[in-house]
Amino acid sequence: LEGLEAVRKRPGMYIGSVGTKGLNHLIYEIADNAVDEHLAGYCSEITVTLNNDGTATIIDNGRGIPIGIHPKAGIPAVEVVFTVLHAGGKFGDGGYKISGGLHGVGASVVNALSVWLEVEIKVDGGVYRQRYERGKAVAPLEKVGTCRKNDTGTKVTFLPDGEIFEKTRFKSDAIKSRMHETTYLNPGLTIHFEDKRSGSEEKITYSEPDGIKAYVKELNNGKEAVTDIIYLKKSEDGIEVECAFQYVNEFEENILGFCNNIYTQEGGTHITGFKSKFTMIINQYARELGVLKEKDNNFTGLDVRNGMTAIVAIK
Ligand code: TSJ
Repeated sequence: LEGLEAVRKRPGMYIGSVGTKGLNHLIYEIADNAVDEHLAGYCSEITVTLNNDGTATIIDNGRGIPIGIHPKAGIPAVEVVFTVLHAGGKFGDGGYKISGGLHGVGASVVNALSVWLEVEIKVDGGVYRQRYERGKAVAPLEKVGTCRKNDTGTKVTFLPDGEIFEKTRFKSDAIKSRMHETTYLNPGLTIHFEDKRSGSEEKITYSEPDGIKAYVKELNNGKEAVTDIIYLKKSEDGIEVECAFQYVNEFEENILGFCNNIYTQEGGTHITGFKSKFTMIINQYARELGVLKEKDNNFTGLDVRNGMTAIVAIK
């Protein structure tokens, strides 16, 4: 546990950079918390809005961040989430939870790097709100209204701090592409994106019930497919592995890996495992079928992946 001054002192350590990428990352950190609520089984819709005043709003229809008094801190749990720099559940609670985000860290980091942030929670028929400025609560959590008992969720609006960021205009293309990717990886989730900034208004809904199969289809859009899309999924020892692939009439291979909803730019054991086992199985099968004779060399990995588009996603 640490104060939020650490975050304002070395923002790059928490969000990667203070350029546009780091700025967009603020939205991903907040949205990832809502995606975690989806993974927990309680959230089906997320809305991301870029407002005309430079703020961003993220809303979900989950259970709502808990508002009860935190036994150790003596303040509402939601205030702890936003004002204490946590190690986070992913690191502290045994680490079995699926999450791409930084958890508790994410919300407090975004709060620390915002001129102001407001959270609104609908839970148990009440609407609760709290405001923070540069990471500090400016008033206690307050009940501001009522709602239907089964209407629950969390809404966060924040203004990124121009004292921290070189640029404060969110880049919608990167955000849209990340939100679309999130729906491919989480087939039960719908994400609404809305840009309300004058001159760039748009509204898009992402929902991909066919998951990574639809992702492979999209990657191969405009190319000549030479096989169906093949899809595999299995869970073992608490690890879920999902894979979809299809061959197109091209020479390149295009294999993307994801772990806990995060694109693994530099590959990893999920990708090397997929590749080596795939090569082995194709060679085994080719010999069984007599496509490869005794005197023939095995196909190489490059041979068997020629023209392959694949997604390998583990959780
Ligand atoms: F980033 C964030 F914290 F600000 C944030 C959190 C932003 C958004 C848009 C949503 C959320 C969020 C958190 N949505 N849903 C939750 N859920 C919980 O925090 C939650 C609710 C109930 C229980 C429980 O055990 O009853 C546990 C948790 C973690």
